[in-house]
Amino acid sequence: MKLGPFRLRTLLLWLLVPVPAVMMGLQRPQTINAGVRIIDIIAAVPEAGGFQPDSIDVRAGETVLLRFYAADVAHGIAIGPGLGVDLGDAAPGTRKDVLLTFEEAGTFTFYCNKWCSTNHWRMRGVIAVTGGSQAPPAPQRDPVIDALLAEGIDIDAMVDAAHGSQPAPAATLATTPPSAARGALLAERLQVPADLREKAWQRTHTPQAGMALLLAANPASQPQELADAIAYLWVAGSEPANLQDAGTLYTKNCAACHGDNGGGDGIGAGTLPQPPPSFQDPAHMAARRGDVLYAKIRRGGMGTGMPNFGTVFTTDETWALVDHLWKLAFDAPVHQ
Ligand code: HEC
Ligand SMILES: [Cu+2]
Repeated sequence: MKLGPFRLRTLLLWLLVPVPAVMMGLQRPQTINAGVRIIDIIAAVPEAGGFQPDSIDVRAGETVLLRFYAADVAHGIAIGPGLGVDLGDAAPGTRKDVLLTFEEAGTFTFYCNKWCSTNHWRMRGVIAVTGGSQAPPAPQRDPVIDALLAEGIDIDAMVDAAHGSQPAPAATLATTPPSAARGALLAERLQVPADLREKAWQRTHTPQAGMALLLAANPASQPQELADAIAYLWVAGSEPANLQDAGTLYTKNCAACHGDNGGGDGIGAGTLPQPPPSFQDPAHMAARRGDVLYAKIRRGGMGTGMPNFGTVFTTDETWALVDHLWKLAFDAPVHQ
């Protein structure tokens, strides 16, 4: 059979027409059990209303089939925290389905993880699960953020202000960008104070503070060597498997603003109230604390354009993202 352009077009029409019909609520009864509640959700850019509906009530133990229809442009559909649901990209006019049973009460967020408009990151909705055997979860405080507040650290301090308040001792992270790859051998050779190998210590101190400690233990060493060793120590503790997952989370959720390699040059960077900092700038990152980066990811910025991810990622995923940022800063391939 030969398909001329006309026949092809009719065929395409036939393929396309049923989609809106399905969107009007026609179901596929043969594949769906009687006990399953179907919830249709339109996914549109935030300017056109975002997710509709953007809030869903579910009873614990109930099985729901969520059907996400990409109405305008392609959207990436994911649900968190901790569910591991990423349905991938839904092309315009297509649908992504997921069957879910929540055992206990809780609050979850469905969100778009594909850059779809300048307001893309506002594309979120809430699943409120009620009932179940446990008492409904109380709003949880985050001990990391509480500790920062208790310490009097302003998570929302402007990046540059925080930057400028750092001392610039002889031990600044040096002329050549520090490299974890070069630092691996040096860390064997140098006197490394025990604190510097402790994840808990690293997370509450800047690489700059680590440099000062390392310099005190190795007064005769070159700043570049110390910087490389610090770069290595900051990258070394992370779990390779977590880093891989974090790389995917980063690409899907962060790269649009921060850039694929963290250079602050993502496609959305120019549209933000404040430019994203470069994670590849060693001087900038040397003055950052892991727990402050963590807090920023979970809480977002105040009017800066940095979204809050605390309702989307688990705390472990957030730490893995922080590790990924250190990797972007300090583990660039060595050119020599
Ligand atoms: C819509 C754009 C946008 C997206 C998406 C985005 N960011 Fe940001 N981010 C910003 C902007 C703008 C800033 C600077 C202003 C601020 O710190 O609040 C920032 C700041 C940060 C900071 C603070 C950096 C510093 O040195 O203080 C961290 C950490 C961060 N982002 C991590 C992430 C991670 C991880 C993701 C993905 C899960 C992400 N961001 C997604 C725009 C974005
Ligand atoms: Cu989007």
